[in-house]
Amino acid sequence: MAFELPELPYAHDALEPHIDARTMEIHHGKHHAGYTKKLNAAVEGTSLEGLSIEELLGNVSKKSAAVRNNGGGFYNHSLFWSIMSPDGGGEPSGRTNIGKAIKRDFGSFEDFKKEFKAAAGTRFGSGWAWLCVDKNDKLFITSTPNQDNPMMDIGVKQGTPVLGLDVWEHAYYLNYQNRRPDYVEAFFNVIDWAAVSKRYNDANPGASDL
Ligand code: MN3
Repeated sequence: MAFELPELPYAHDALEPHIDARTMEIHHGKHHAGYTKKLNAAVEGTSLEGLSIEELLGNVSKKSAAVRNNGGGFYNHSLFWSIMSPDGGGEPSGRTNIGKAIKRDFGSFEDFKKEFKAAAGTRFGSGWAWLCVDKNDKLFITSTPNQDNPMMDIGVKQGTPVLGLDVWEHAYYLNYQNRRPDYVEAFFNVIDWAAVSKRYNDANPGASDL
């Protein structure tokens, strides 16, 4: 079964004014579609065909650059669309596990936001900022270059991403030009904390409620 470009869960203009419709059209319809097509081309007819994206990325260091770049691009964008919503923004409820875990591991939502914005702002060139959960159920923030992510065995601290922000220029340049910090701030108005909370809970099915 080939990888399929997921449908956007909202209209192209649904995240305006924070993320503009034209950027969403090109980002999803061209960039994400391109990674999906090239990922399929990279695994077709090889022993990798039929593996899940998680299986591919978990030991991607042993695979081709095409699998690493396009597999990462496929996974990262699929996650990105899913953790944004026109009804998003604000803070996670303090009653949710993710709300409690952010307070536990960063001190406060504001401290978390400050660290995440710094990771997104200081990632040189193209890449991603991440909120992840490690195997000990602890949250951490990191960033990766290109289409890498913390699921990959590439020497970065490994964990399961629960929130990711694309800081490639193609993600914001039409609307924000070189003002990446403004784009990062705007992203906080569309984060779907219910979706992030679900990802967090799914990443640690054995963890009891906090
Ligand atoms: Mn992108």
